[in-house]
Amino acid sequence: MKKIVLSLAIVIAITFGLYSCSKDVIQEPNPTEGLTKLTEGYVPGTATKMELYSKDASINSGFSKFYIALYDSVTGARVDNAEIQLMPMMDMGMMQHSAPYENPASSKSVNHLFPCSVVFIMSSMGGTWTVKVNVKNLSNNKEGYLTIPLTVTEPVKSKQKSFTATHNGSKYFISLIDPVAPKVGINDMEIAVYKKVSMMSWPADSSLSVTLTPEMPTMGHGSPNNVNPVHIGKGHYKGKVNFTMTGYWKLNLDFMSGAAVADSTQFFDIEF
Ligand SMILES: [Cu+2]
Repeated sequence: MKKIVLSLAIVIAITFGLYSCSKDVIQEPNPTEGLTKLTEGYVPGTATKMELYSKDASINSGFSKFYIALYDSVTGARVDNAEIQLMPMMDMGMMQHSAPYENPASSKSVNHLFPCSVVFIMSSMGGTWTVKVNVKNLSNNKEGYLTIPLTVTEPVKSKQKSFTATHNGSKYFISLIDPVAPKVGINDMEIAVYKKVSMMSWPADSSLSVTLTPEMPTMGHGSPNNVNPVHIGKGHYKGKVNFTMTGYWKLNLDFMSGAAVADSTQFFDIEF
């Protein structure tokens, strides 16, 4: 009996020993866990394969975050050093226009992925969206690009607004980034602001100040303890919004340029 117990113990020890060993060697947390692969393709002339991921399976108009994974097309090894440049374009038949975007912040991957963003200022109802992704693979110094067609849908509650400013006549585009999952209580609030300079130039804008006034129109009340979004970089403004109860909320936003009113007509609808 003792012998059996002993040999059983040895078998268990070996099994677990081997298991943890092999686990150490081959298992690494999957960087794309929880993400959806939208498309993949070879970047011509770069010996590089590209995969495009996002958190959601469908792309809505507004601020869309993407994650790009690159692989050596011969060995399959991950490429973690690359310069990536985006160029979104919408073909509306009679004319073409670009949109705001954020290239990866570094040529070094973050957990094997290159995070980047495109602001789709309208849905594919009005035309055809593509994103040209230019890749310079720094492990072989080859450069090329891949043009990806994307279908952009309009969500029930829009997260993308625009206005023509009264103080300078320029057109501004506002994206609602947070709250993604609104809850009762204090929520992080984030918007991004872009200025349309031309059909091909949509830089981030940090010149405006923002006042946030949430209200429940059907109940005739607002909420206390909100924090106006302030600029934190790249046109992103962060603040806090307080939802004192569930239901339909209107997030009124007033934009000022110094002492001059830029716009006081915009709002985002949130219902939860
Ligand atoms: Cu368009």
